[in-house]
Amino acid sequence: MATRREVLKALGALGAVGASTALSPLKAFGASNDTSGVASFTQPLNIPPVLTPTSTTSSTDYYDMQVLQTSASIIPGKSTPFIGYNGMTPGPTIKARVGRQAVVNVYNGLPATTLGGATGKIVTHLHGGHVPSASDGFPTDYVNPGSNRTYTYPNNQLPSTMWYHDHTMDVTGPHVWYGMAGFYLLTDSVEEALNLPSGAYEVPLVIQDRKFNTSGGLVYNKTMNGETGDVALVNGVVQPYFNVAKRKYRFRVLNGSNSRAYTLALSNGASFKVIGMEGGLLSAPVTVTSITLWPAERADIVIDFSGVAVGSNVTLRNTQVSSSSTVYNLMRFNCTSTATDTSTVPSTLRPLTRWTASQATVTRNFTLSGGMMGRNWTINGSTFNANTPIHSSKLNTIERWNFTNQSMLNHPIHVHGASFQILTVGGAAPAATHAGWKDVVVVPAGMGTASILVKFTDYTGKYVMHCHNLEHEDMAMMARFDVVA
Ligand SMILES: [Cu+2]
Repeated sequence: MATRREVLKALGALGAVGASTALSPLKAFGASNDTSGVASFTQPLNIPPVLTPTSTTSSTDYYDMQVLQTSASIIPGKSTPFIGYNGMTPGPTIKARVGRQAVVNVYNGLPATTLGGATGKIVTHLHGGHVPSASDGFPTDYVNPGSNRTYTYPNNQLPSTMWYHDHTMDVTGPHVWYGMAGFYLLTDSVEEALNLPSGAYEVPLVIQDRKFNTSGGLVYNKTMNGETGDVALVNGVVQPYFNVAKRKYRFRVLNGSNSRAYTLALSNGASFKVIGMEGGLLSAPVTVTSITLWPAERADIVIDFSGVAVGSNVTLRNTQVSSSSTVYNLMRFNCTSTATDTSTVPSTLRPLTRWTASQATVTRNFTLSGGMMGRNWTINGSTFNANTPIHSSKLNTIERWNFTNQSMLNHPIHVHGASFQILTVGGAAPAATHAGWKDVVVVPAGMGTASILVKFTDYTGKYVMHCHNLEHEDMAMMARFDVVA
């Protein structure tokens, strides 16, 4: 169990947010007309604390985490019940190094039934992790309330922006909505030697939409299209502000929303550099003025504020929606100081060999369908079956997976066990930003197609692939596949 001190400390992290911001009955100018009622850009950005190992050996860092149902002052003056790793949402950030194993012991401190009426059974998945089957968080590898499970993460993979989140069969949507997600950042000496912005200038940002009732409670409904909210939160804070200096920052941006996609752009129209996505660094930075992230996608970006005057600000926007939407403005960067900047964004980041279609020795076809008249979502016509693999993939074999989306909604498909390369989306080669290692591919609606190349290595056993619209996942758009020797 978490000690009282740990819970109070966790609450303090969120409770301090906007503690001085009194909620007026009349919203202040710039107030967000959303169900939180919190005025935009009045709350400081929360940066989740880095989790300290409970012990360390020459090869391994050991961590303990407790999953707790607790509450925090996300809306000033109100108390929001949520589920948090160590009583926080987002949970604490795990910082790991390639070649050093992380062993994470997760204790389930939830009641038998938790928020939203969901079961208190949990499963923890390291999203993006190349890990043994037993540590992958298979959706029926339940950890019951009062029990714990130890997950081993070897970190024998490329450095990347990963995240851990709940993966319990049928209730991943509510569990994540109510708070069960956190960052897991993996690095190595090669990446460090690039001299990218680091330390206080390297900031993880998880974007999540939520909605609240008048008491401050989160409202969740399992909807066929996927649950969305009208309130934009970044790192658990409603439309926060972040004070920046006139220099470069590296932001590891995660779309941690259940089903909403965001197109990220800056209010000053400035370009920024995408240096990586889910599976790690691109071979070279790609300069863009916007990037779209579907659920579970990550963008590792560098924004240069050196051209922004001290005293002015830049808003991070979501241009997927109109400017009148309450989830148009996500957060604001207030330029408050000057700073020396010795960081660089090298023109080449990390060598990346693109596989070709001809290297695939196995081709598999998947149809994505369902969603009509309240029926479940399916892969190859089947709902999730935890006991029967849809196929078996051989170790060390490049496979081509072709997806066809027979439904009228996009499906961001996530594959466990290995990062992959996108061969085509809608028949075309991926954009340069999406041409590196990925673990989510968006298969466009209306008979849209996508093809990926994937190779499983090191570990045999059961894994899953699924839609990362979490309501689609909970409504069975998931398949077990096995990796065999
Ligand atoms: Cu879907």
